Amino acid sequence: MNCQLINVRSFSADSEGILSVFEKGLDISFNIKRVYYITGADVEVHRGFHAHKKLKQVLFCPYGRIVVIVDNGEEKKEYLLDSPQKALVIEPVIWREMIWKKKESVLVVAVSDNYKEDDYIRDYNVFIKYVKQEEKCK
Ligand code: T46
Repeated sequence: MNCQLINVRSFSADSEGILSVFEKGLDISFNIKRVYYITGADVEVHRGFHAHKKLKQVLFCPYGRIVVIVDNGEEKKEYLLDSPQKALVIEPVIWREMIWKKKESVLVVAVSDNYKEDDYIRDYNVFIKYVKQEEKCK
């Protein structure tokens, strides 16, 4: 599975808080071109239901609890983002679903490219065909 949960490097000074950082070359392999975040989703809201053809992403939840289910067309895995020190790297061609588990949870996503709707695969059957096609080309 081309997904990896990383421990985000953090610096703390007692009650002054925790500074967390990830950086190209040290923690992730790609340049970040765009950042977006989702706030105000109700508990048990499900979002996602798509894959990206080329986009690389790091997902993290600085506040709250969000489950991310990833699927490479052959197996599924579930990750819990419940700490600012956890980040999930998702490589291309992974179907994902995010489920909000706590009120006011925030999902932040840092990604490798600008927004391109034609990079999305939003139909699961098309995704499975795309995975099979990619395997043939290997
Ligand atoms: C992803 C997961 C984790 C834009 O116009 N520009 C943007 O940069 C983005 C990210 C979205 N949009 C528009 C497209 C839709 O009309 O915002 C609307 C909601 O996007 P979407 O339904 O794709 O949202 P999610 O939560 O299902 O998916 C988002 C990202 O789109 C996606 O890249 O991997 O978060």
